[in-house]
Amino acid sequence: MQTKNSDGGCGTPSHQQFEGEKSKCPMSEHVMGNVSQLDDPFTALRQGDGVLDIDDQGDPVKMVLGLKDVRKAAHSWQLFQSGAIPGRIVVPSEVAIRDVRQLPFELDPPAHKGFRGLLEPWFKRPAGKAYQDKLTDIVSIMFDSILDNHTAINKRSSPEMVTHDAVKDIALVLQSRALTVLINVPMTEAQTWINWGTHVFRSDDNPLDASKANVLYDYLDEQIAHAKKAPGEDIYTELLHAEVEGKALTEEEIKGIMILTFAGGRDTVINALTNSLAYFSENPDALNFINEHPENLNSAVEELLRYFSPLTHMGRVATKDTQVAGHDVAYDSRISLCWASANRDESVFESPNEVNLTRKANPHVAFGFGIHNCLGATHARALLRIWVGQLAERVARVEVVEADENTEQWGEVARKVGFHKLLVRLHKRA
Ligand code: EMZ
Repeated sequence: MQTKNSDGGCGTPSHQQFEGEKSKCPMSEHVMGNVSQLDDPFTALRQGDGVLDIDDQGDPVKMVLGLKDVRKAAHSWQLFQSGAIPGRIVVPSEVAIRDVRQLPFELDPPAHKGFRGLLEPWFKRPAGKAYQDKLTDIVSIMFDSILDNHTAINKRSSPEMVTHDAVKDIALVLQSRALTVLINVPMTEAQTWINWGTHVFRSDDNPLDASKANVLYDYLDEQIAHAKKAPGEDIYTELLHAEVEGKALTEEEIKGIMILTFAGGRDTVINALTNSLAYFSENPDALNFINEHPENLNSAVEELLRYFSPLTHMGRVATKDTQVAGHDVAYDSRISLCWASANRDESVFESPNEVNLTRKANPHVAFGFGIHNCLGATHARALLRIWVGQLAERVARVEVVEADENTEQWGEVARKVGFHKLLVRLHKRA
């Protein structure tokens, strides 16, 4: 299961092994220390009560922590609904800043089925070669610009010495450019989205920023209006001509689909890309391992997704008095399915806090579970595989120069989910 590096020197692709072998492996020294560490802050609570009660803007949430309980609740869509008032299943709740229902994830069966069925073929396109070739180009261009070109400001320094903010200069740019492929619009649109920053509903000083949300809403109104006048091959045109159960979609429904497309895969993808750089900065052997054994790329990416869990949780609303994980839940109160905790469940995953890039059974829920599992997962997986594959092929060492962690606070629990800023230098392979 754990494969030796070809040089035999620095251990295996397992986090703990790397830690233990640091002294033998000079490459795993770096300036920061622990930037790749993503502790599981839910361990004791998961093993104890199995839930964590938190308050969110006066509307409490019972976070469900064990994998089995999370799956069971996700499965019980009749008991724990997604089709509550728009914004309420998101934690923190977006009720105050959003009245458009995001589709299909804020719907329950039977209405959910028609929208999901309509969208699935479009969102499965990333499984195809032509699509992946486009993502490969996007990622190659990024690496070319980092590894081979001198930047305007740093004309005299070698590319090796130039630092890049992995959040804003790498992950946000890649996420936005890749999104142009998903919704099939010109690459030039990406710059507009990059200017919005890493989250469409959150700004640096405000976790629920209504004015920011309005920028996205206005943009989508314009795009839909434009597609009406000048139909193209883009998702807006596709949706304007689509039907669900024999009925054309309303503009509000199209907007709901597009808000989810823009918001749902944004900070999540950015967290995954950025955390991967932090991880490989402290585990260069893992990078070499993937480079030398690319057949492990898919299992490696699944393991990183499990370990990173880029989305901490997603809420549901109880449709009657019921129970979750042995605790009472009152009608119309909220629970959340904590993917991040479930992915470290020691009763399911052996050594859950270690990264094992060749982990065999890996039933993680990083993309959720059940009928609402992430519609964008095929795209996200394709992008991450191409990103990690090229990183391993082209980069010998990721050096972290400065890190500003993004830590979420859930009641008494603080969870690191990514970075606000991660200044890196990438050293290319000889
Ligand atoms: C919602 C959510 C979806 C929400 C899969 O996650 O992502 C959050 O980032 C957004 O704020 O509106 O789209």
